[in-house]
Amino acid sequence: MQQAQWAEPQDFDRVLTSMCTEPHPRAREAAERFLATNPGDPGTYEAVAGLEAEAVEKLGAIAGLSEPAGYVSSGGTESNIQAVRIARNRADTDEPNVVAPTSAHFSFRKAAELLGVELRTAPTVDHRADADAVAELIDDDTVAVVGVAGSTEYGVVDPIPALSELATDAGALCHVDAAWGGFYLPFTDHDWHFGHADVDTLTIDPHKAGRAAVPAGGLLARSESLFDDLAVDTPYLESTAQITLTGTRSGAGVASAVADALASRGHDVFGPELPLVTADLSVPMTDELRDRGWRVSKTGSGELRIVCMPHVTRSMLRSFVADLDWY
Ligand code: 0PR
Repeated sequence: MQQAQWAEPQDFDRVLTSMCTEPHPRAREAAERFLATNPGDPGTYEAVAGLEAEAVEKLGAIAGLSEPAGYVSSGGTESNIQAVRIARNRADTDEPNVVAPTSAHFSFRKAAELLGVELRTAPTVDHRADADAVAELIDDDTVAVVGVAGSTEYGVVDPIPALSELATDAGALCHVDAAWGGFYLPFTDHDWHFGHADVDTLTIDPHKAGRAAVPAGGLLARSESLFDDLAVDTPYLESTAQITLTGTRSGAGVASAVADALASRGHDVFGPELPLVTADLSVPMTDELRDRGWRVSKTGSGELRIVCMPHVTRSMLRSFVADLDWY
């Protein structure tokens, strides 16, 4: 009996810090139906290959590209690695570097190590990339400039047009990491995508706010020719067909609600710019929340971090705030 209980999957009732969420019911159904297909072998699995093309087209529509190139990857890590790889392979230098803000996801550190590329990180201002600081790190060997549209820790958007200009001036590619933010940003007035700036590649993950089943990441490129610079076929996953781009709802309202609740209790709140809130809760208080079953985590600087994915409901946040009040 004990064993069976342990085998139950995690439910989302108290998960406040994850960028994964309950898959959309249609996504779950599609995932089950296409479980044993392989879009990496489109000759054999034509149906799922067709679905992948459709998924890329839909991601392109979200990201301002009418004729997108791209594929469905295993997640943001793979997409970011592939973007750095495209930039490295097309550049003519033996000592390539990539310039990113310190807020960039740690997947860029993996990319740098795997690909033999130097990762230069520029300090941020208010958790956003600072174009001047980025400019200082760019040189003749810079192959890509990275901007984050919806950062992992603070949910903020970098000045993408300014970063893309720096990339263009340097003859480098501009990569935007909208792995998490990409499904929220269309409901904001941020400049973040191919239609707003000279962006070359972009990460946008259906398995985060797109409510697809894991694993389903997205990598888009302005033109198919950018993929020519990849020397071998990309490892497409059977889960390509698990993507159904339906029913994403913005969590901005609930994020605002929780920010208000925390601020009115005297906590210093940062955000929300997108549905992600951080607040300066004490360590004992955060520990107490964890003891009470809340899955919460802290930023590198120790703030409580709440990610308002679609499973995070108002009633869940009300009960969370009630626990805050108890403390
Ligand atoms: N880029 C950004 C902006 C991200 O936030 C993440 C992951 C990635 C890339 C990498 O994506 P994959 O994890 O799909 O490769 N962000 C989450 C994070 O690091 C990943 C995550 C998701 C962690 C759910 C925990 C969790 O429960 O927080």
